Amino acid sequence: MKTILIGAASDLGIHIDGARLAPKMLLNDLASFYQGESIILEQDNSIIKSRTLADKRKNQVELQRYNENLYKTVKKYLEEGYFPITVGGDHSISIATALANSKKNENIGMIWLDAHADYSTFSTTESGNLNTLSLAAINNYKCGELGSFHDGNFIPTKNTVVIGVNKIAPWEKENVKYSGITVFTMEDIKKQGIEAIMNQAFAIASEKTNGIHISYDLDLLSPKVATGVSIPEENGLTEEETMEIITNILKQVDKITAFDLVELNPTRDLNRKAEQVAVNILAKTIMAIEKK
Ligand SMILES: [Mn+2]
Repeated sequence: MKTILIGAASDLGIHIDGARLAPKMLLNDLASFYQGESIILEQDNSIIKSRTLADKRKNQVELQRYNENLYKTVKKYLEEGYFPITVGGDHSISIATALANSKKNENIGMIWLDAHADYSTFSTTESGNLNTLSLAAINNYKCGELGSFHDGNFIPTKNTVVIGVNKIAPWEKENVKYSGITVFTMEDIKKQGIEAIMNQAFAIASEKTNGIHISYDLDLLSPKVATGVSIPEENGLTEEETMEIITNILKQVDKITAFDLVELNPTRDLNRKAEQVAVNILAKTIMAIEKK
């Protein structure tokens, strides 16, 4: 299958700057290896970001405007028969990519790999960073307005799986509970092993669906390995475990219809290790999709 690398150069979903710099860097790193097409959607540089803690809808208008454009772009490539691999940007860009995937394929599942559940709502978010609402928005759980540009099905909660959660606030836990999505914590991964968790996730996400969206947040990596994300969490994965997850995803490559890699923040990536892991993930994924 032909791939398109889409750089989603936005960090409007978080008060910390830097994630918007990742696509250009990663596409550059891949240039000698990748022969396919690519495009970068830049964030409007006249935007002055809101960073006030009290603002629970930080940069909402700008974020929705950016995501509407990204949504249209991803949808267009899907319609033309490409497999979109989107490189973020902060995790809010997945609202656009996942809903575009859902629009094209009508009924899809979601596997969200992340140290956070990204399941806050406008009233429960502590930071007011809208990337903390990303997955809830994709499920139309109390904040579907973040996907107001979308005129199709949202992704059903019964086909939505989060893997790797390390930190969850009590009120976010309540949202997760009422929504009906499935969550596997980092502890579950350590207990059951990566392969067992990935098999369960694929079974849930593929049940009566036409495809699966993969959204991979680099904050799953332990900060002991790599520091290059905006909000790192302790007890993350090793580099080997990270690649084992990708191997397990690519074993089921026929089921996946789009892939996002998000949250690399080059300004925090002290030893450039997160960048290196990101390149490895992308290279492996590109090769598998091209054979598909
Ligand atoms: Mn995330």
